[in-house]
Amino acid sequence: MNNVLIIGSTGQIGTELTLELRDRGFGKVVAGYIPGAEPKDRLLESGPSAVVDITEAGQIAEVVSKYKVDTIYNLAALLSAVAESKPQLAWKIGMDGLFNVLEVARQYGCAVFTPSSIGVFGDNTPKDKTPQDTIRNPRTMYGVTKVAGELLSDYYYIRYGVDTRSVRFPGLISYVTPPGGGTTDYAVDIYYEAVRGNTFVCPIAAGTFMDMMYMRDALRAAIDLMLADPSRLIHRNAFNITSMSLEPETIYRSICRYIPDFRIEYRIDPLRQAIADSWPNSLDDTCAREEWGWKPLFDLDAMTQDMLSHLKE
Ligand code: AKB
Repeated sequence: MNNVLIIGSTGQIGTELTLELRDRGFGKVVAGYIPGAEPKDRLLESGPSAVVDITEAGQIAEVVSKYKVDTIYNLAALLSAVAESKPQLAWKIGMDGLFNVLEVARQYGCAVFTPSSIGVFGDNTPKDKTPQDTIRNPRTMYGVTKVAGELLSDYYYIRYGVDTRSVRFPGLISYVTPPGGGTTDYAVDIYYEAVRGNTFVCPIAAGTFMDMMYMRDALRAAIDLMLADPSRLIHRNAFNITSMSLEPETIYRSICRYIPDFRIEYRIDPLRQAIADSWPNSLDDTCAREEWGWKPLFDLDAMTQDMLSHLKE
């Protein structure tokens, strides 16, 4: 991995991944963005940026050619809940966009990372310790595009040798750029409300377990997988990875250790709750551990301490 293009560089993952790759001293790390979501501050000042609308193959090709890009991180997507209100747009970005990225990668010899999600799983999938290779039958547009994206990415690897790799991210928790429109967003919002001194109104019912991960670990996963020895990879699109299986009360109690008068109440969002109920309680990430050495570093308490101290700043 030398010169990198990040499509969706101002989103939840993109902001931090772009800076992390630049800090680690990779070659040119180009922050791709769409008008209206321009990079700011350090993201703008620390390296090149360019307008890259994923639905415009020509724009992707132009930047790849100009900067001699060899690796594309394709982070453009609508998250699960918002995709249900705009399914056509979710398909256009998730599938037409991915097709454009893969075609450019095929023509210019780039490797491609496109995050998948726990959203690929559905009601018939085993819920606990969900295996790497199992039933993927989501009923959300987000999940449909993620399953199809995994298949299309594997197709480009098998048919054309495009070096596609991916992980199924769980809910990602970070203090830098908030997510928008995801089912797991509550696990980020709860920290913001705790630090503001507000009661947190939780849209997901107590006792609803989903896998979560601190962003520091997610960034390492996205980078380590792209640097992994390809001869060790039996799977490609996409690896189960996880750090912790959490439900709202567990996060709440973890925060209360540091902010004892913090309060939570529940006002369930039926759409998000239905999606959460269809997702696994916990994933089995043995294949990622064995094939490229995946190992999370943050547990719940370490994450809570880090989130609270940064948000208080
Ligand atoms: C979402 O909730 O939509 C995402 C995801 C788990 O893919 N955070």
